[in-house]
Amino acid sequence: MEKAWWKESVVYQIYPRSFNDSNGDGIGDLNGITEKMDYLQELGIDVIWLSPVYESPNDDNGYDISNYKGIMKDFGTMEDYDRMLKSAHEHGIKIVMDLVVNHTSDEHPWFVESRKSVDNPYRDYYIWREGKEGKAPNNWGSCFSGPAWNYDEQTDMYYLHLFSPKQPDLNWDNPKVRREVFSMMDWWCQKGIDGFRMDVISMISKEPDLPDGTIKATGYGDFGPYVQNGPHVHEYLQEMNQKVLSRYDLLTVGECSGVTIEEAKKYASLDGKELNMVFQFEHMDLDGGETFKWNDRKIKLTELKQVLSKWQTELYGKAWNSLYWNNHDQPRMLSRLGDTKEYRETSAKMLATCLHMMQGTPYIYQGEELGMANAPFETLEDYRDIESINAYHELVESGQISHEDMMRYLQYKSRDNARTPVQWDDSENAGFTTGTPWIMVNPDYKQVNAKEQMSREDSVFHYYQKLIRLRKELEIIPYGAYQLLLPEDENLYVYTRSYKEEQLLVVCNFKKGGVSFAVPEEFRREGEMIIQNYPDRASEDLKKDEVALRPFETFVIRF
Ligand code: TEU
Ligand code: CA
Repeated sequence: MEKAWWKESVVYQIYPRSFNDSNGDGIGDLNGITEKMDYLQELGIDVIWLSPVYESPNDDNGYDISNYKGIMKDFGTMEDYDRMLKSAHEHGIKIVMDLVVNHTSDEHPWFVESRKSVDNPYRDYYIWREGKEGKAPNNWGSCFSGPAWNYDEQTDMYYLHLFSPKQPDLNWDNPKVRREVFSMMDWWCQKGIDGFRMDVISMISKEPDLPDGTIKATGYGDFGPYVQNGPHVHEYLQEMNQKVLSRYDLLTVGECSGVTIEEAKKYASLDGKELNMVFQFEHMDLDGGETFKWNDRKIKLTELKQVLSKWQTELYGKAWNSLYWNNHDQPRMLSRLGDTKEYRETSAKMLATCLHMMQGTPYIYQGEELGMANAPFETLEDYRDIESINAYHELVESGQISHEDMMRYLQYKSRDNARTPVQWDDSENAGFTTGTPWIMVNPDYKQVNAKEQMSREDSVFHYYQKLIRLRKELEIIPYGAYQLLLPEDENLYVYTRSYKEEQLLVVCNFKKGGVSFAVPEEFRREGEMIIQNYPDRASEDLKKDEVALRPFETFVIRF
């Protein structure tokens, strides 16, 4: 397999609003990131994926952009940005920008023009349709509740917004739109950035007749089949690749909701015609259901293994995987599959091992390396996220979910769980700000914080540091083939990696309790323990036929 730096890298996602506040206004900022560059270097990550820092009215925390070449005032200035980029590069860290081009803000000058009149030169930058019998052009619901269409009085027409009404969808079928986007991307590349994470890029090409979708529990139609992996998406990405991406040395990752294996082989093909890799959602959606993600069901390990193993084996040698448990849209995986009490650190290390020993490029979300967990939000007023707040109103006010149940679901699943400030130390507000934080700080910061984590050799932080180092030392980790063992086991996730003459055995106990591991014959031999979360586990233990694993125990043996 051909080697590349982005195949051997570990990416760290920064959600700037919640990372580090340098000026006491309660909002994380660019100078706050620059201050923590030494910390990131010590962790050992190679690349930062920076969630949006562009000018934005902040309807969706920066995922609604009003100027792609300007910096949001809350976050600082372009000079602050340039200083951060320079500092990152001096620390040997690359910067990947979030590219949000499925939609803009409704305050973007293109949209301000577009809505003025049907013959405005910017009209076709967005997706405008006549209503049908006084109603929206079709039955689609938006991702953030309510219809996906907004009526605009000025021209008596509707515009499409798959997300909030303040996030109108761009019309990618218009070559001018593509030209504008590519030239803006080029402008950032000229600045010296190192790549793009592309927001909902699988949804940029819509089925032209925009047909009604199957009605969901919310009463709206599902747009999925008509916008995900749409008719021209690969053509547009190949054009983007020819015009921009191929001219620089970049890491590119497409956020592809609704992506299948077959589609991923096109988006992320190793021939390099489109992107380097995609974020797939299948393992995240395993606990979803009728009312989208709003429930408190647990993910079943057998299903998780089946999904992840499918991606591992089917893309191997054909396309590249990205690996993640967490991001700014997901509740903390530690609260979903691990333990936040007695076994917090043990389970955080187990989850990290399970992911980081797989084939692909791993992504760490800020605070994951500290063992940060979901926050104890209590009332609706504690939430800031547009998706959570709108979902509460839609589902509770229509009587589909009771207030009590919905509060429990929000606590378990809300995106705000990932968005509480990074816990730096045990001083007030976890050292995140000297002012009033824009969202609550998780009160567990007295115990869980970076200062404490860095002071102790056996911490989650140092464990992540070691996982990152191992990926650099052993080529089998980025490049080896994957094979799942014990697919039916409901508690253990065991797999192997093979490369040249070498093999790795990865053992992870997902149960908060003891589990017996029947050692397969071929592994009852001499090996080298390379990482473990119970210090007394030795590779010799595998010479017996059974090993008694402890709660959330994990280890990796190299043969
Ligand atoms: O997310 C797209 C996406 O698929 C999410 O809406 C997802 O369905 C939801 O968050 C799961 O709860 C991207 C960004 O990552 C997200 O932060 C933005 O809100 C969204 O696009 C719109 O830009
Ligand atoms: Ca600030």
